[in-house]
Amino acid sequence: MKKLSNQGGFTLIEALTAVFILGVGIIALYTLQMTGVRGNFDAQMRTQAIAVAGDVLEQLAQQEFTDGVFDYNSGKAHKSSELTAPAITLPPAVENVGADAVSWTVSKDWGSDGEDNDGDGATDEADEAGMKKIELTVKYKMVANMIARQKKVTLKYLKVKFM
Ligand SMILES: [Ca+2]
Ligand SMILES: [Ca+2]
Repeated sequence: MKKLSNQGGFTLIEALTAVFILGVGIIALYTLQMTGVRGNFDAQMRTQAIAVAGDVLEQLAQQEFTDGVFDYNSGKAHKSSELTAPAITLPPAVENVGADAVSWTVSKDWGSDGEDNDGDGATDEADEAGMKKIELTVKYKMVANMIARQKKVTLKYLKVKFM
C-alpha cells in the first residue's frame, strides 16, 4: 500500500491556530453573555426605579394644589424627605444614590409664568391658570463589571387645581 507522506497529523502552527480561533470564539461568547446579563440587570433596576416613581407620584397626587410640595421653589428640586406617610420603600439601587435619589421640580403656575403654555397664541389666559408641570426624577445606581453607573428615570405630569 502506498503511504502518503503528508499525513503526520497537525503541525504545531496548525494546532496553535486552532487554539487561537477557539479562544477568540470563547471570548466573543463570553462578551455576548456578559452584555446580556448586564442588560437584564439594568432592566431590573430600571423597573424598580419606575415603581418608586409611581409610589411618589401617587403620594403627590393626593396633595392639594396649594401644598408646599408644589411650590415653584425658584426652580429648585424638592426632596423626598418632604413627603409624609406612608414611607416609600426604596430598593437598594435607589437608596445607594443618597438623599437626592428622589426629587421633583415644579414649574410656575402656567397662569402667571409669562408663557403661552398651550400654544393658542394668548399668554397666561384663564385656561392656563391652575396648572403646574411636575417633573419627577428617580436616580439609581447600577454596578456592572465592577463599575458603578448612575442612571435615572423621569416622569412628567400636570398638576391641575380643582376649581
Ligand atoms: Ca395660551
Ligand atoms: Ca402661561
